[in-house]
Amino acid sequence: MDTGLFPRGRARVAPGAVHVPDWLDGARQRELLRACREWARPPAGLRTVRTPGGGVMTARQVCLGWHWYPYAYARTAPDGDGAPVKPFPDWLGELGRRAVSDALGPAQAEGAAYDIALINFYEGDARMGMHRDADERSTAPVVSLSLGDACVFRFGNTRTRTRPYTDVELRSGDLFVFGGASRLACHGVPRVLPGTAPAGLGLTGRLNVTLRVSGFPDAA
Ligand SMILES: O=C(O)CCC(=O)C(=O)O
Repeated sequence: MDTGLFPRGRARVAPGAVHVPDWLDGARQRELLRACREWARPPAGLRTVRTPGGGVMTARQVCLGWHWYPYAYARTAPDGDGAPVKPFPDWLGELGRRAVSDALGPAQAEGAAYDIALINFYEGDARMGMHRDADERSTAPVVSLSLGDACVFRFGNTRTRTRPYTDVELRSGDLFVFGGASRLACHGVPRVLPGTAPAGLGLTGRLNVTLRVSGFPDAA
């Protein structure tokens, strides 16, 4: 429920990038959270991601469909326990297409066969640096769903990791979609706002589910 002075309306943040507040109602948030808890279990469960340069991502991650590791995809978790990645469920693909259709219009959702989910879990002072989602071979829009604590989501430009960018507060249940001219825009999460999750959700911290189309030749 929005208790602010002004209601939060949907906003076009950049060409092809749209924020839709409160897209998931409380029941759907709880359902998605339940699924995330299952996906986070081993095998191929929640893990810490290390970059080739020796960095450690503070948000922990679990993948569905294809396992992302810096900077490629695999069908197993080579940087985790080596187990096969969990399957990407049909209902999640349907949710992704509905999200794109609501945010950008039905034509953008046509034929978008979502087959990758990256689920990021932020607790403590976890954050995510500015980056591009550039390891896929498809131009289909990226779908982002937020659960739990609110965060500052920084949405930038396709040229640099720095300004110009727009900071958007993403709260539990919010949808953010970026495609078209913004598909390869840099984005990140400079800050999570602790203690802001809806009381009834039962989550400490923040979860983000991002859905992508791989465009890989052997995608089923
Ligand atoms: O947590 C978020 O809202 C952003 C996640 C993200 O940028 C990513 O998975 O590439």
